[in-house]
Amino acid sequence: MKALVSIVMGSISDLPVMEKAADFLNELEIPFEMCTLSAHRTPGAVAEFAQQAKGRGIQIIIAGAGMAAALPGVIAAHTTLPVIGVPINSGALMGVDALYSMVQMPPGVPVATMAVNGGQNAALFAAGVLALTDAKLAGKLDDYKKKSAAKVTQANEVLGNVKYDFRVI
Ligand code: RP5
Repeated sequence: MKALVSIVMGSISDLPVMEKAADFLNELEIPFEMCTLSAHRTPGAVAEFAQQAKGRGIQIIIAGAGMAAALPGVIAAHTTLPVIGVPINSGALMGVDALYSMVQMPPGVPVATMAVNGGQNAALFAAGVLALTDAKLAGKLDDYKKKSAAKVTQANEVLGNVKYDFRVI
């Protein structure tokens, strides 16, 4: 089994957010790899990783980092693979620093930036890209959407049973 998605994080301290992406890829049975690389602490290794990813069969990269989060941008500078950025709340600026670092990429070097701590959405986005050429995976995503909708409907049933004297139903 060869990995199709690479999950990269700037530090092991980013794992609580990035494991949401890993859990979701796992649930969808998408083969993935996961490692730590730092744009500032291991810049050479980041360049090497990004340059070799496509040749190893990786189709999409999810990169999470906090603070002055250069990781997804530097990866995108070294590959034409789609790169999804996950800004992480790990410093005094609570993720806004990482969000701006990722979302404000210059023309020519795109990073598809998720919400702060948006690990699960990163996996869902990656799955959506892979599903363009994988009908079985597309079916799983359709099922996921139906389950999400059902949860909202069920929540309305619960709310419907909450009684208030002045509630108009
Ligand atoms: C970033 O600095 C990492 O992505 C992490 O969010 C933050 C803090 O890293 P550690 O000091 O916890 O290793 O590069």
